[in-house]
Amino acid sequence: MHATFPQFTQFDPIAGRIEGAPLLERRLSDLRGYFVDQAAYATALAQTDSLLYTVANVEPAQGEGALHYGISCIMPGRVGDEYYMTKGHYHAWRPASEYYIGIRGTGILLLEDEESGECWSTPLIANSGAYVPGHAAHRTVNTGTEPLIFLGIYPYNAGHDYGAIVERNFRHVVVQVEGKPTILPRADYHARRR
Ligand code: M6P
Ligand code: ZN
Repeated sequence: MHATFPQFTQFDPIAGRIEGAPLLERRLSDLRGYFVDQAAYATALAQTDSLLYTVANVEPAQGEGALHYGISCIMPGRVGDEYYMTKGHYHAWRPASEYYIGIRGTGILLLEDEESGECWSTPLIANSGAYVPGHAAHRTVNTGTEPLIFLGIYPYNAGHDYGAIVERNFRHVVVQVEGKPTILPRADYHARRR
């Protein structure tokens, strides 16, 4: 059977694009309520609605066993102390796992298991991979000074569930402390600033 999806794909590893794939842009205004420092968010948004990240997904294949994939590019920057990041999501179909492959830049992948509440993180850097198991919320953070570009590969029926993140956010924040990327429990970040 001839496949109806592209069998050969070239990525732009500098711009984080896939030719022919629709480009989704996420700006500061799309992430209202996501950043820990609300005053810093309001100040930044009053200045300019900065581009935080782009996603170019290729999602033509359907049916059992099919894969979708995409390339993401997160800009370098911070809102207050917190580094630019993705919204983060669960998969609508919770058992779906995902594999990330770092192409450019330096970042951190935050993970959180829905049932146990367990939180962990992995580096996301060029020429490395990170496994996102099913039932885990995942958010990617650019802790470097250049764009963070990575591929994500996932089952066609994974879907995105943002609702739980909007409600509860992640338990940890990735912030700059004394010039260094630091992962802190959200509550500890607030306590430090009091
Ligand atoms: C990765 C993949 C995509 C996801 C993107 C942005 O590339 O996991 O499926 O859309 O990151 O993350 P989010 O959807 O959480 O904004
Ligand atoms: Zn995902």
